[in-house]
Amino acid sequence: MQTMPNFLMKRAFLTPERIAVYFRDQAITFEELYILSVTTAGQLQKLGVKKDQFIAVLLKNHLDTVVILFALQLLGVKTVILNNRLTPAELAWQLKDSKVSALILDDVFSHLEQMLSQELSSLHTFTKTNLFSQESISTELQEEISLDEICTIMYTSGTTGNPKGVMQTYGNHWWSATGSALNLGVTDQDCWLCTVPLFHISGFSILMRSVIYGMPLVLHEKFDQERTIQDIKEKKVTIMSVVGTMLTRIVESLKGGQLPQQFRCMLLGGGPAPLPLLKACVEKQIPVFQTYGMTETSSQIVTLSPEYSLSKLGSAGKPLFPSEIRIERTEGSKAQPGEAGEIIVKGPNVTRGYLYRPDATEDKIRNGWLYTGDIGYLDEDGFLYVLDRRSDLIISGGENIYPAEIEAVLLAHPEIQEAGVTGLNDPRWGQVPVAFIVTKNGEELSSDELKQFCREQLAKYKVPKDFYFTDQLPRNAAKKLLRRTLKEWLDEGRF
Ligand code: S0N
Ligand code: AMP
Ligand code: MG
Ligand code: MG
Ligand code: MG
Repeated sequence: MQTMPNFLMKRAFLTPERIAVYFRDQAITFEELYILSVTTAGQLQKLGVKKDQFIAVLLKNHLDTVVILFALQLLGVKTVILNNRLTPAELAWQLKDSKVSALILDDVFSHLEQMLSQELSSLHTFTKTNLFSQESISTELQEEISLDEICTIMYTSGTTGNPKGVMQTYGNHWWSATGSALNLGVTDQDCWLCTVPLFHISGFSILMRSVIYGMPLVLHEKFDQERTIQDIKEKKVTIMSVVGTMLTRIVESLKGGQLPQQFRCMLLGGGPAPLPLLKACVEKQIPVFQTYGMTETSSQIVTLSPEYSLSKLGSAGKPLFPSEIRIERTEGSKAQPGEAGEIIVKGPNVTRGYLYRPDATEDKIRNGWLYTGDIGYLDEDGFLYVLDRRSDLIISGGENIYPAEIEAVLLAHPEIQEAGVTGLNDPRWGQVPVAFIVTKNGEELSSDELKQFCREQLAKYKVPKDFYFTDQLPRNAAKKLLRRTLKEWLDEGRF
């Protein structure tokens, strides 16, 4: 069992005076961040939070969130990080599944407290204000962490069934940050802008890189293209993580202008990168590093450096130093260069599996390789091209949507006989979900009413943008829904 010092404690010891976080008009050093986190660890302890418990957080991007996340690490707690956009029903499901002892929530979510406590009788909830008003009692801090220990859990949906909690260990985060540094390099001028949510690995990984590298991060509460451009200039940001929707907005806002010289990396991930966007960035000299990664790989696993941004336009790049990828044929053999197959990945940043789900874990991780379900090929030089996403996954503005989840909700509607969901290309979000419906009496239903019906159970971004009524859905001989055909119907303009 390999151990390391607690990351923040070590960082505060090494470079106490360096800036850790810029938030609004505040700047705090690593030492200050450490002191705040120790105080909060004592407040958590006062509320009964203990080592090895699972504790959930439902928190917005904020300096306080950074403090709470590090306080939980100092206590040796396993933190279940919840997506802020989910509905109460979706949150309750994840809280139950992860068997958490308590939930810490932002005050803006305090209206959920009562409902969640009703659903989960043993769940303690406390708001941020409640937490910060506690007396801080002296605590035994976990000065050492084991690399195999779970640090965070993030839920991810699947083709079938319910969302699964991805276990991310300290070792996963360590190797992810190290692999990124070996590829991008780190200098004492570096400063990483975080406008992606801390509840996704896109955002959380920036936090871990910050303490591991001793690098400041600029934290925004939410993405805003104008503030992004302003802060890149004023705070001398050198690196930023974005999804396609954000980058499109930045490019539009820049108009004729350019980003300053010191800005060296626009890390673009979370979904496919549209070629016209990549070309516009080449033209505007925005240094885009396309990347492929996922919750299960604790962020990037494959990244393209800008020296290849023209010759390998559209490629997601090569695997980072600690990681490997392979393309596998359906029957299990290794594909030739240029031949498409399933992307499988391996490395110390890859999860060891799903929380309490040995079957799903065995299904997805075989002989140490994670089967991503994504389809792609490697060219002669070993550059990865992602062709298609894991079965039926729709990605809207960097948020994942699984058709099966929406179909299940629609099928519970008393008038609906059959439902099929697919993704429609969208200039703003990349893709949006749309639904095909067969009603019981053959009559069309009101779209507004259906949207409202879905909204009660599904996060807003999952609610279909359109409903198309038909008398039959495409199915194969085994009666399995053919979502690809739904997509073809859309492409053919049949609806
Ligand atoms: C794109 C974002 C910023 C849009 O949010 P915005 O503009 O702040 O919207 P709101 O003001 O909150 O709401 C306005 C209306 O828009 C709807 N809405 C919001 N988001 C979406 C969405 N995604 N799809 C559809 N609709 C959306 C709201 O519901 C609201 O509607 P109305 O007006 O009707 O009420 C925001 O969505 C965002 O932050 N997206 C990014 C999420 C993200 O980070 N995803 C990545 C997840 N994947 C990973 O973490 C693995 C990959 C990875 O690690 C990585 C990814 C990127 C870069 C680097 C890495 C890395 O490897 O390090
Ligand atoms: P998540 O579960 O939110 O981490 O999403 C990860 C998924 O996003 C991957 O399995 C891919 O399907 C998709 N994805 C991530 N990066 C890329 C990329 N560069 N190109 C295409 N799809 C991507
Ligand atoms: Mg996922
Ligand atoms: Mg906005
Ligand atoms: Mg995603």
